[in-house]
Amino acid sequence: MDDDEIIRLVLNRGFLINNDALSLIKDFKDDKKIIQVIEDICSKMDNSDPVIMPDHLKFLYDLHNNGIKKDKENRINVKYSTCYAEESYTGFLNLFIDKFQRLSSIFKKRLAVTPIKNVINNESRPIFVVGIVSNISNTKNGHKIITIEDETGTINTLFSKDSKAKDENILLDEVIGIKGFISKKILIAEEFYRPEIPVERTKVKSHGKVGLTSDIHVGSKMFNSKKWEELIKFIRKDEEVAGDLDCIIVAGDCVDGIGIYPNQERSLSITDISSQYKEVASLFSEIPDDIEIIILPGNHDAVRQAEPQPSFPESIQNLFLDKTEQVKFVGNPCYIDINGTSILSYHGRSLDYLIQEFSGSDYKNPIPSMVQMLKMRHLSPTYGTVPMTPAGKDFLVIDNVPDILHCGHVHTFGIGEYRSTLLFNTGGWQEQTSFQQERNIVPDVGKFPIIDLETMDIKLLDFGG
Ligand code: D5M
Ligand code: FE
Ligand code: ZN
Repeated sequence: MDDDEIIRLVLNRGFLINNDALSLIKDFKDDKKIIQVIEDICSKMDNSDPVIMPDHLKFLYDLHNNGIKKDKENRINVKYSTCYAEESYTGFLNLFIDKFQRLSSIFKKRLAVTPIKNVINNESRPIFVVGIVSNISNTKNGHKIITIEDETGTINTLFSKDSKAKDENILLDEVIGIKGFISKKILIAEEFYRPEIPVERTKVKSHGKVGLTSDIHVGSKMFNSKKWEELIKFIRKDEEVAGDLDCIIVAGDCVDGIGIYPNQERSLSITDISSQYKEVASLFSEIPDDIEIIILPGNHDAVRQAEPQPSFPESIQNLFLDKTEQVKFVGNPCYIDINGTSILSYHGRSLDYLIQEFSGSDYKNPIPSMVQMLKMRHLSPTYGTVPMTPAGKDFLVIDNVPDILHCGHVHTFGIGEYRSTLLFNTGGWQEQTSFQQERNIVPDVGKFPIIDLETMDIKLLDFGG
């Protein structure tokens, strides 16, 4: 199919297509497939965003082509919608616009929102605005001034020291809703809202058993291979608990990496990166073949640090050659759908920041910060706290509310529940490092939760003792 014909098909559906996206579509070669891909993309496009970009295509391509896998006995059906955001030259502005549009639409479904440019002269009470937080300051009298922005303008809002809303820790770059009124040309905030997740959802009918883990840190002297081997032995032997395990998700930091922090080589037992991954491949070869393994990268893995992170490069994936059917490499973050249950897995680097900001959360208990991610509908809301890729779409927005939110990174274990979502931080397999000792972080090593997706029952294996 030639360029003109593809452009015509896209135009007929009311969209335009960028040149790079056009070349990617042409790569499918087969005309029938091209028509199907165009159909798929157009049906998922947002009408306010008429140009098909490479990101749209890659997002769906992954979902439709690599994604659907059925194992031998047809027992599990796993789909991935991982991010393939490449650095684009649209810059950070588009990232902010995309985030604002998607998160503000959550509020707009529930509230009559006034555009910020119309607020100052608006006498109605109450008045609702939605904006992205662009500045936070404190007045000398103990009030808080939160500046918010939408596509029409910017406004300072006053959170009086006596208001309920004052106590909430609002973060920079969050998208929030404010209920208030105008007094002397200032918006006085009475209430503030996060986008939130619904209180209840219809539970999908699902089945299968998934084991969650992260932060194995192979190659570190502190990787506890004994505890890992005990886990694998258990999975191979125990029929009742782990015998019908279908899938294991590893939420990043498979290896300790090299050059991640100064003088790291002193802490490594394996000092080159491909040998570290070869060792991971060898450890994973002990996992029974009918258990699918899904691997996301973390900040110690051999991919770019900026989030969203792509899946491992081919050079690393090829080290798992004898496991190509069994191991799936995805990006960070990634939505994983197992028989209808949706699991949002994210390494969790933003937790270093969120833990400092939210009371009730510390390195011993990362769950309250993970709850805030759901309330904010964003995995890493504040620009600059985690390196970010200037992609045209913000892949860290939580568009779809997952049944399970799974993070790692902090190396402490936690289980929680917020509304109808289960939360896990899966700890790790690395004993306390000197870095953690200095910061008084005591890692949880050797815990492995298995979730029965039919009942949502959790079995917690513990090799920590
Ligand atoms: O993270 C290992 C541990 O170190 C985990 O508990 C988080 C903590 N950590 C990592 N980076 C930081 C920063 N920048 N500040 C404070 N604490 C941090 P890992 O990703 O495995 O190195
Ligand atoms: Fe880690
Ligand atoms: Zn990490």
